[in-house]
Amino acid sequence: MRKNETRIYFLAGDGSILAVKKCGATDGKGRPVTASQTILGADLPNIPWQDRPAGSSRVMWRYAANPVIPRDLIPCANSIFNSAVVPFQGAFAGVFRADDRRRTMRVHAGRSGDGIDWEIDNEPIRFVGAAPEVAESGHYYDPRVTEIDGRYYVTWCNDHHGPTIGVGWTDDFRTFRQLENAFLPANRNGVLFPRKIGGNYAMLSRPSDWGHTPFGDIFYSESPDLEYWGRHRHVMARKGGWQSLKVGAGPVPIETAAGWLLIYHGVLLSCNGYVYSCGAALLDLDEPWKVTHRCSDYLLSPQTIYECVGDTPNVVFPCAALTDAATGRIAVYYGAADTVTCLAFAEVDELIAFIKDHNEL
Ligand code: BMA
Repeated sequence: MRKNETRIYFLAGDGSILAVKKCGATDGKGRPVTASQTILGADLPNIPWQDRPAGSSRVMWRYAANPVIPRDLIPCANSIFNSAVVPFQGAFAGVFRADDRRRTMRVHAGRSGDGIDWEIDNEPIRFVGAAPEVAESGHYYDPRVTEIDGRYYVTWCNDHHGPTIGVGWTDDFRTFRQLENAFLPANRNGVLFPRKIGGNYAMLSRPSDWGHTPFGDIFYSESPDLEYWGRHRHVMARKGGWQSLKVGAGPVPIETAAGWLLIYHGVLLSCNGYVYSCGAALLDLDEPWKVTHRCSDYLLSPQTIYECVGDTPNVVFPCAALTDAATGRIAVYYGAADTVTCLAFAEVDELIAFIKDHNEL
């Protein structure tokens, strides 16, 4: 143990140790180390953060000043939601879904110093370099951004005679190049892993239909070059309750000592329509199509006014997560009610302990 360090043990019902949290220790730069080195990733000392509100016992809690991005932040927008952000050059950059006032779905680049106050381009991203047949798309929505070896890859729900997974990349969040679509239609929620697995790029996706898709499981695919995809594996089926209709990957999976931490959305069909909630699971690090733990309880479900009221009521739709390995902090960006963009927070050791303690495969 380091000097001044206290350890808190999280125990399961049977007394077994689920996680250990270290308090009081400092890292080499004098910053407090409040979590074990569970996240296998970079430190992000400027991660947006707010402590859990006093009196709350939730494993994931909302930013008190939600929404961080209002629906009309840029003049052209009807709504700005389901968006992806990453650390970029000491600050933050992102790709934002903005439906315009004709209700065309487009993606826009944005930049922020603190991850909370954003400047988003009013002009949508114009991807360059795609084959003409691929470039002719009417829809761009639900983007994710994944950094792999210093390059920022964008995946989004594209249109090619039906919904499919568009793939592009940027180095500077100004010029965006487009590659081939990853899959045949119909598919949505394409999310790249942040490193190659078994020597190949790896992606989660959710085969769907042309409409609002009253079904859906998460699948895993590999590619040697981000163009040709294969080795498809089934990962996760819909289950009961909040995830009984369909599931889809959310933010880029977070690599941890306990496996890939996958935050995902699950959908329930109520008599009033679809209800989108946020949940989590752990995937095997080497064979991510193997789910080792899956949390029976949702982490967030639509309960606030900005999640329950908007263009599509009752939607919590996570698309990005920032992480700080030194502290174990996780900041999740999610779309609320298909209208605005919000933030929620969790601590990795508590979250993994919660998933294991509520494990139902
Ligand atoms: C899904 C996608 C998302 C949207 C969600 C809820 O099918 O279209 O963009 O947030 O429905 O309407």
